[in-house]
Amino acid sequence: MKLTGINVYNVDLPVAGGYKMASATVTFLQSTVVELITDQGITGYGETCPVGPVYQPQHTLGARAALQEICPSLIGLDPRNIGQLNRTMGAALNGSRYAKAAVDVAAWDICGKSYDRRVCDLLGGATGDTIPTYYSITTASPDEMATEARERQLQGYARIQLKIGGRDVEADIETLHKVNEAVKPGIRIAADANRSLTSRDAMFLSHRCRDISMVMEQPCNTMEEIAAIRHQLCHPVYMDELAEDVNSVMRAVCGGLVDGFGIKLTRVGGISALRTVRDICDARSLPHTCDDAWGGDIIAAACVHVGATVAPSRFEGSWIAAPYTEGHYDEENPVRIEGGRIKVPTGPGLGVTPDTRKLGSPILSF
Ligand code: 0XW
Ligand code: MG
Repeated sequence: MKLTGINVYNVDLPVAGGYKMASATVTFLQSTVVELITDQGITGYGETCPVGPVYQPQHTLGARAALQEICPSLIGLDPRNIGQLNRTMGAALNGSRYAKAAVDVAAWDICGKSYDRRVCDLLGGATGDTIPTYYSITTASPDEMATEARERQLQGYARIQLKIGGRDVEADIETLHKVNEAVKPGIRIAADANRSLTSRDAMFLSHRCRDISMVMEQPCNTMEEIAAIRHQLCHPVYMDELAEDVNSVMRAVCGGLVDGFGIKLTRVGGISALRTVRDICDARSLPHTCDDAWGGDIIAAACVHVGATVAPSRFEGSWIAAPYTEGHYDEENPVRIEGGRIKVPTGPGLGVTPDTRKLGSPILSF
């Protein structure tokens, strides 16, 4: 099998209701979809969609510039040889893992279709037909966040993430107490500051919430700040934005800097890299999510396939952007949430075939 062509598409993704977190508020995003075409009639799809230009050092136009650089060197390769594909991308461009991830995901899609297996089967096998997701409650007043937390628990979510930071720490402390009172026991809580807290406020917040069972996700901006206060906090610390690649995950794990991760599939380099992160976390009994920062059904399917292979005791769920987006790329096999869980796609590869009318004309072709 040989790659004969690559198309890159823009998909507009308006964010229903907006998404507010400490680092930014996003109302409109543009996703980048990659289509790999082979000489055997099999086509694979990948996607990358940074949640705006501020959340992490990745952005829409950067992804497209990187693909422009990378794609010509891939024509003629066998996309089922994913190791070779990733090495070739590495030789064509340093960094930009989030763009390479779209190619990696599309190659896994082709592999699955070619071998008539789902991606999760190629990754070691699924733990079940559905996987847990979690709900991310964006910044609002303490009472609003508490009401929403209660509602989401009643809808079936077993985990909620509360966006904190970017405001007076007293409002976040009040929010966490109100949420804790509003929910029934058993729900898992993550307080996600998206890098925004000073080490002082992280310590205030943790100590004033010491009786609340929760994890603190990405409390501060740098690894050094987190390392400095880690043992003065009353809560486990999860790393998200700083888990940039396999190496930074290893550094955090080996340095004993974290108790878990919020992992983003495209940021670390795609399904191949996330599989490695999964196995490193498993070796150290570290829980983690398998998400991405944003995206449509292709990214959602990729996260769900990897998430379906994580040991349940280590798995914090796969967050997907579906509650914030209108419609699906594949209306017949949409990746969506029901009762706090997501059905693992059943078709070969990613199990999602985008409606080409939704992709429009390519913005780049090779
Ligand atoms: C909840 N998310 C997965 C969605 C937004 O991209 C932010 C992110 C996070 O955990 O920071
Ligand atoms: Mg996070």
